[in-house]
Amino acid sequence: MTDPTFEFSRAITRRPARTIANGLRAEDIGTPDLSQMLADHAHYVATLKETGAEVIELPPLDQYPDAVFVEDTALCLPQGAIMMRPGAPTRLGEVDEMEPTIRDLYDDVRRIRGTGHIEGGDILVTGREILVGRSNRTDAVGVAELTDIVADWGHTLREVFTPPGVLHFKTDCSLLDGETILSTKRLDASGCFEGYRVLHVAEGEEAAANSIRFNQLVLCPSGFPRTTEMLSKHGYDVVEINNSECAKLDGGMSCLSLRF
Ligand code: CIR
Repeated sequence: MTDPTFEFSRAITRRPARTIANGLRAEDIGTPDLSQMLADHAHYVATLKETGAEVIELPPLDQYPDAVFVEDTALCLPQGAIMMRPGAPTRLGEVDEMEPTIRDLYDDVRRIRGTGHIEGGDILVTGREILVGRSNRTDAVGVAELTDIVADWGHTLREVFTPPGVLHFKTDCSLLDGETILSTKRLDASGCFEGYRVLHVAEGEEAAANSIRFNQLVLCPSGFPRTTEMLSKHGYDVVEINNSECAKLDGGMSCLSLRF
């Protein structure tokens, strides 16, 4: 039997657009270099494929510089998919661009239709529940609507909180298997992972928390040697991907794909 929390047969990605320099960022730490980002993105896609999964590669969208961060547009569950409603106004249109692809793949597609907002980066699906971090992008109304939708499919949703100043809940954590979470100490300190096995990223390597378990591999941003060594010691097969350019736009490993 497959474990839907980390065993995936498909992923969706979208190539970075030439307008990428206009992407949102909390702080300006430099302009992302498109050719480097394209090379990193190609490595990311190749790594997903190396696990045996099919990767649906969508074309760039020049009118939506942040559209490469496809994770924020949908939540893909075994029973169906839900189109999100991003809290960033410039990203709302990305959902309509993604919907036809999702409809081709799922029979049951729902949509956050109310006044609330929710972005996929704030959602962590574990083996026992769906954790959603309220953030500057995800509000109580959006969480309430998602709670009702996933309840129809037998899922329990628990609302938690993304630390202040952190873009998304999953900026600070990722799932290594149904019961094991890789987290920053600051997020774990909130108590949201009680009952789970939690591995902490090394002090000063907080950006390594946005990694993904994808089939047999853990994709980590490169440059965080103490965290990758710790993961290897725990038996995880780690692949490092350069993330320097996406990091300038507050993006990381999870944002770059929808996995199901
Ligand atoms: C944004 O601010 O929306 C993008 N520049 C980065 C989105 C990253 N997405 C994610 O963590 N799921």
